[in-house]
Amino acid sequence: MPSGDVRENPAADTIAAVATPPGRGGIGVVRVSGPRVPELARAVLGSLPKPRVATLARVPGIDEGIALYFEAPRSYTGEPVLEFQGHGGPVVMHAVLSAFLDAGARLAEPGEYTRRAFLNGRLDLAQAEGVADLIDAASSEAARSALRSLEGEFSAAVNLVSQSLIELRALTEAMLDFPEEEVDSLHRDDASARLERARAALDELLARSRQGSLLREGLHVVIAGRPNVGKSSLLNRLAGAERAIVTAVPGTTRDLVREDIRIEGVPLHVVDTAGLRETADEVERIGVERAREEIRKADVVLVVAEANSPDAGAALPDGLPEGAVRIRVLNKIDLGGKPATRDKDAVWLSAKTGEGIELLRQVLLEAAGWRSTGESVYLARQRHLLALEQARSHLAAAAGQRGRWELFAEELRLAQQALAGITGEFTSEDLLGEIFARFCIGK
Ligand SMILES: Nc1nc2c(ncn2[C@@H]2O[C@H](COP(=O)(O)OP(=O)(O)OP(=O)(O)O)[C@@H](O)[C@H]2O)c(=O)[nH]1
Ligand SMILES: [Mg+2]
Repeated sequence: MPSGDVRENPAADTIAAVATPPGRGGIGVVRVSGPRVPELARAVLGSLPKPRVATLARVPGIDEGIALYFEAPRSYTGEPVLEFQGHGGPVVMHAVLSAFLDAGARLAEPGEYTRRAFLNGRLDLAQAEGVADLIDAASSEAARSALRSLEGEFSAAVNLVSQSLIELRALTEAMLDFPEEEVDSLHRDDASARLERARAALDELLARSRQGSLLREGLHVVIAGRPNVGKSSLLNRLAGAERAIVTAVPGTTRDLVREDIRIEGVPLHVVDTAGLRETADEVERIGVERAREEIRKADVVLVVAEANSPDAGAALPDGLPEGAVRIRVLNKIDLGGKPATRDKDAVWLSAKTGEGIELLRQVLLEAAGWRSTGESVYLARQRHLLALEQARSHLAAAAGQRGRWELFAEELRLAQQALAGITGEFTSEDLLGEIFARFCIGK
C-alpha cells in the first residue's frame, strides 16, 4: 500500500444497527459487524449459525427469526457479519438491537458498514458512493447508473486512463536516462500518440460523467414572461396535472409554483412565476420581485409569449442570467397561424391542446446537455467531475511540455493523482468523514 493511504486496520470494535428503514414492515434486519460477532451471536442467540446458512434463531423473550452469518473476509464489510431478520416493528427491532448492544456491540454510525468495506478493500471509494447513490436513486435511470458505479464500471474506466498515464510516465522517465537525440525523437512521437489517446479517453469519461451528474442534480427551469401568456398552463402541461391556477385574468399567479418533473429520467425542477409587468398592486409587485429573483438562479429560462402577439418577435427581456440557457416559447398556436414546430429561435406550441409540448421536452433535454444515445452514463458526483476536470487540465498542460520531459512527466503525475482521488487511493480522513456521514445508519 502506498504511504498516505488511509486503509489501515479498521476499528477493532463491533458495531450494530437496524439496517431496514424505521417503521413497520414484514421483516426488519439488525446487522452486526466486527471481530466479536461470533461471541455476540452466542451470547444473544445461544449459538453461532453455520456460515451462509439461513438458520432459525431466537432472541429470547424478544423475537424469533432468521440469522445469517458471514465469515471474514467474505462479507459486506470484510469483517465477521451477523444479520438477524426479525419481525419488522420498531419496538421489536429496537429490542433486538439493544440485546446486541447490551452484549457489547456499539451503535453504528451512518455509513460505517460501507466505510469498513472501503477500509478493508472490499470496495473502492467510487463504488462505496455508488452504494449510497443506488439507495437514493430517484429514477430507474439513476439507479442503473449507480449500479454501474457500485459494480466498479466507473472505477475501471478511471483506472484505465490512470494506467495509460502510468505507462507514459514510466517511458518518459526511462527516456530521461538516455538523453540522446534519437531516443528523444522516437519518444516524442510515441508520447504524443499516447497522450492524445489518454486525453480522448478522459474526455469521453468526463462527458459520460457530466450526463450522469445531470441525473443526480437535475436542472432548475424557470418559466417567465408577461402576464396571461400561458405560463401556468405550460407548467400544468409539463407536470401533467393542474398545479398552478389558470384564469383569463392577467396577474393570476403571484407566488412561485414549484413542480419537479422528469423527462427520460432527467429531473427538472420547474418554477412558474408571476407575469412580469409594472403594477400598483402590492401583492403582485412582490410576486414580480420573486419572479425576478428566481430567474436569476435559473439554469434554463423559458421565455413565454403569445405566438400571435407583437411580443413574439420582441427581444428577450433584460435580467436573464448570463450562464442560463434561454428558450423562447411561443404559445397559443391553436388560435391560428403556425403549426407546432421548433426552429432555431423558438418552440411554437399550445399549452392548451398540448401540441408541440413534446418538442419542448426535447429542447429542454438538449439544453440540459442530455444525449439519449443509450450509452452508459456514470452517476458522477461533483467531487468526481472536479477530479476529472483537474486531470484534464494537467493533460492539456502536459501537451504543451513535450520536449521538456521532466515537466511533462510532472503534469502526468498530477493528472494521475487527481484520478486516484476518485477511487480513494489517496484520500484524507476529512473527505471520508464527509462522504460516509451522508449515508443512512445501517449501511
Ligand atoms: N387558446 C389558448 N389559450 C391559452 C393557452 N395557454 C393558456 N391559455 C389561456 O390564457 C389564459 C392565461 O393562462 P395562464 O396559464 O393563467 O397564463 P399565465 O402566463 O400564467 O398568466 P399570469 O399568471 O397572469 O401571469 C387562460 O385563459 C388560459 O386558458 C393556449 O395554448 N391556447
Ligand atoms: Mg400564471
